[in-house]
Order: sequence, then C-alpha cells, then structure tokens
Amino acid sequence: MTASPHAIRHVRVTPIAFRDPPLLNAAGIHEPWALRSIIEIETASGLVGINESYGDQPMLDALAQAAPALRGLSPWALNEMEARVAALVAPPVQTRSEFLAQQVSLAPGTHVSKTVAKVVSAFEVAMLDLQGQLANAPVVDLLGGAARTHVPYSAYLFYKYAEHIERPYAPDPWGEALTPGHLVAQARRMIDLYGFQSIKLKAGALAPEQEAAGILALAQAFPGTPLRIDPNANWSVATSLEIVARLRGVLEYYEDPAPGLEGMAAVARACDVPLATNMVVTDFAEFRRNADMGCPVKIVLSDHHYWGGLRATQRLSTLCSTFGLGLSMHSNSHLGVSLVAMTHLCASVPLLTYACDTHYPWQDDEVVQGGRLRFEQGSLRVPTAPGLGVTLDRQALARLHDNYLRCGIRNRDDLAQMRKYDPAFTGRQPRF
Ligand code: GKR
Ligand code: MG
Repeated sequence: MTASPHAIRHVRVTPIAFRDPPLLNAAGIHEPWALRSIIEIETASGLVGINESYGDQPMLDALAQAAPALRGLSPWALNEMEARVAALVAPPVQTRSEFLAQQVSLAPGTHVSKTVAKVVSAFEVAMLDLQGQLANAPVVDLLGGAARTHVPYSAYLFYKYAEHIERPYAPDPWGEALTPGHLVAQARRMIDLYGFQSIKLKAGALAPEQEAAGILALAQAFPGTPLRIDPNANWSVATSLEIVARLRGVLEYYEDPAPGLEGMAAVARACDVPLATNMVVTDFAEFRRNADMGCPVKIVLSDHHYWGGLRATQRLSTLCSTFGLGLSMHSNSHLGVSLVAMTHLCASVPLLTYACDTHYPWQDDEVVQGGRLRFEQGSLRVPTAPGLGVTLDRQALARLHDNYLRCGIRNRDDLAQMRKYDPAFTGRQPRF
C-alpha cells in the first residue's frame, strides 16, 4: 500500500510563556509567567495542524513520549491515535495521598491521572485542524455543525495585587483589587472592553464574608447580570452554607464551595442554588460517582484540554443531557488557539447552558496571526474558515518561546509564589 500524501510526518511541540497578572486564588497567587505548549502536526504533503495545551514539564514529557505514535497516521484516524497514545503513555500509579491532593487541586489539568486524556486532546484538536483543511470545512462542521453562531463567555473577576513581587515588567492596567469597590471597577472595565453579560468571581482568597460582600456589590452594580462565585473548595461545608445564605437570590450557580464530592453533597442537601464544578467531576469515572450519589453537582464545567478533547466533551454533553445536568466550560490562563478550539466545541454542543469561563482578558499576548481575538457583546463568533480558522504568528511564537527559555518557571506553583509575599502561608485547604 502506498503511504497517503497526508500521512503525519512530524510533531513539533514548542513550550511558551506569557505575562500573567498577580491573580489570587485558593492555592496562592499566579506567577509572573504562565506556561503553555503549542503543538504542530505536519503531514507529508506539508499541511500543518495546530493546537495549544498545558506547558508544564510533565505535560511536555508526555507529549514527547507520545509523539512517535502519530508518525504515518492519517489525520482522520482519531480513534487509532487515541489507542496508540493510551498504549504509549501509561498513566502513572497514584498513591492515596496523591489522589487526595488531586481532589483539592485547582488545576485538574496538572493531575497525573489526566495524562492520557490531555495528550489525546492535544493531538486530537491539531488533527481536527488538519481534517478541516483537507475537507475545506471549519472544525465545528466536523463536530456535527453549529448549534449557534456565537459562543458567550463570562467576565472572570479575580482579587489581585497591583503588581508582582519581583516586578519583572511594568504593572498591568487592571490595578489592585482587594475590596468590593475594586471588584465593581474591575467588572466595569472588563464589561466595557468585551461586553460580557455574566460575571464570575474567583474566591477562596480573602475572608469569605469579604468575598460575599464583593458579590453583593456586583449584584447592586449590575442588576440582572448572572453572577457566580468559585472559592475552589477553600470553604468548609459550614462556611459554604453561611455564605450562600448571605447571597440568597443572587447566584446563578455556586461553583466548588466545599472540598470533595461528599462536601459538595453536604452543601447541596442544605442549599437550593445549583452546584457547579470543575474539581470533583473531572472525568467519566467521577461523573459516574456524582450520578451514583443522586447528582449533588448539577452543572459540569468541562475543559476539553483534560476531558480528552472535543469529541470526548461532546460525549460528556450527551451524558449531561441524560442525567438532566447543565454544562459549561472551565478555563486556565491561555491564548487564542485554546479559545478558538473551545469556541468550535461550544458551538457544536446544543446543551451549552451557561456562558463559558475564560482567562483571556487577563492575557495581553497572542500567538495567532492577526493578534488578539475580538469579543462581540461578550461572545466570540464561530470561525467559518477551514480547520480551527487561525494560524500561528511565527514571530510571536519565537518570542513567546524565548520568554519560556528565560522565565525559569517549569511547573505552575501558586503556593510557592504566595510564600514570597507571606512566608507563613500554608495553602492548607479548606482555609475558611
Ligand atoms: O487561574 O487561578 C486560577 C483559577 O483558580 C484556575 O486555576 C482554576 O482552575 O479557573 C479555575 C477554576 O474555575 O477553578
Ligand atoms: Mg472553578
């Protein structure tokens, strides 16, 4: 048999780093540089499919380990790619304490248990980009066609300091945000710039009463705008219930207030606001646990980067419909390739019931041609060009890779970063 002209010839992974503001969360504070990887899959015919994923060292190692699996494969052979990656990248055996640590981690994307799903996703999106170029169709069409022309995103607010302790570059334009007044100003600026029509507050950083006061100030300043709060499981069940009582009638959903599925179930039993998660339903096995417990979590915040890709997230959406659950999307610091992939995915999922999270407004850099992507009234228009509809800006990629080489960060560590400000900070969770 002669090899297909479009057989995969080469996989290139470029780690990058971009400026990230000093955003506070339950684990600590963001470091000055966020890491990602840019994946390029090249065919013998010279087509290049692209994607963006995590850029921490274990992910780079896993991508390097799995890359040979793609050689000679057709860009259409997604099932075969999944089987080969699963065979090459054995999931590391986890100890009980690693499993428990994962239960309270804010960034499921860094869990070792997700390695195969993350690598499959990293390759799947780039292969779909290739398929789209071959078929002259946007990725959303390969996923069954668009259920909507625009995908809504929410204003993702953070408490933050005015600048990083190391002062590695000029302060960002957002300023300090530690009070309800600061939060309202941050929301106003984000909504003026991007037109978002719902608001999420990253909590779990300051005293819970202070954060509840922040939400109440937002409710007053933006009447009728859906509001969410996400303390990343940094509150006990008692604190979660006390705070939700203060916020009666104000929240659209309550995201990961207390640790573990049991903690969430205890909150659900005593509160009538639907619970959402990106921490306790992070794969299909956890979906089943939630279902077995009568679905204390009512909204799954998926993320194709660790759920196993765009097709896996579509399968998740079918399960969510079957169990009467809502679905939306989680995010971490990212650039435009991730945002565009998420937009194709969300356009293809009729069930998408809430505006998605995105950290995009917190970044000021870009790796795609044409620069920063533009929101229209808080939504992104679904691209209609073949594949993902974006290509790499080679100069930007080289510059961002250079940042990576020089920044010295190889794994995200919000806790260690916070200890630079407060050496006594323990990161113990739940803290409140
Ligand atoms: O970027 O600080 C952050 C967030 O806290 C992130 O790490 C979480 O994974 O955004 C995420 C969430 O919704 O939990
Ligand atoms: Mg969350």
